[in-house]
Amino acid sequence: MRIDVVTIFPEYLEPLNVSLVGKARARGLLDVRVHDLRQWTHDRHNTVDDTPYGGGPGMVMKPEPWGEALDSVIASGSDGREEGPVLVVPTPSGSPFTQETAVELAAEPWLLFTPARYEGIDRRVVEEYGERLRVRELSIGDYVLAGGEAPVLVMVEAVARLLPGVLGNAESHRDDSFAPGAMADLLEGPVYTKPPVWRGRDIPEVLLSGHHGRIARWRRDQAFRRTVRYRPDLIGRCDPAALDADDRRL
Ligand code: 6GU
Repeated sequence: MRIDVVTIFPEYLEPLNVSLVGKARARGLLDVRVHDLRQWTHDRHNTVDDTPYGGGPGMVMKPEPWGEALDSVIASGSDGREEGPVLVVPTPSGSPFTQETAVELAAEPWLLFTPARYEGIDRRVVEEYGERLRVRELSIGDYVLAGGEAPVLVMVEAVARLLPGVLGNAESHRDDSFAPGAMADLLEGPVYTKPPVWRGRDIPEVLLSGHHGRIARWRRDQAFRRTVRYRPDLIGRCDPAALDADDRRL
């Protein structure tokens, strides 16, 4: 997969060199290119923002640098590609970025992220590229950040770990909170490792029983309790038939 990011803070994207995403890049599974938006300005001050039409607080990102940047990045990938990138626009006014979104984006060959600062980008940019590209305006949650760079880090990490070969064990995202399946709508429960006793605290006995059915049932029960406590809004989404089918299997 190829990922381009256009930003006025390229250094904010340095974490993409580290850990899971960094390793995926080093192994050639992911081609990440970070570009400085100011490359595509022409005045002495490399201006990227201006005051909003209609008045109001803050500044708006000017359309011209974005237009030149996106044209340039899109052209750089036109070598033999039939389709352009999916344009991912991080914005608190977007639709929610969820695990389902991550799965959809992970199936794409090319993503282009446009994290904005200030009050956002002149609307005409999304209109213009919406005629040529598939556009996803996405929010990572119900709070306001100073810019879209941290959301890009979040979204790229969520997508990268779904790419074939990135995680050591292909099974390791099967039980994730929010992964599809019978446990789809439950949060993951607690996990334990050695030593068997730490500061007088034992491992739950069932985990030492070797009884896989009982262990799976216990884990689901723990997941259920955790979900009731922290995300009661998810309980209504549980599919009782899927849980029953699970019970019969255990
Ligand atoms: Cl994508 N951007 C900003 N600036 N704030 C956010 C966000 C995005 N998602 C949640 N809050």
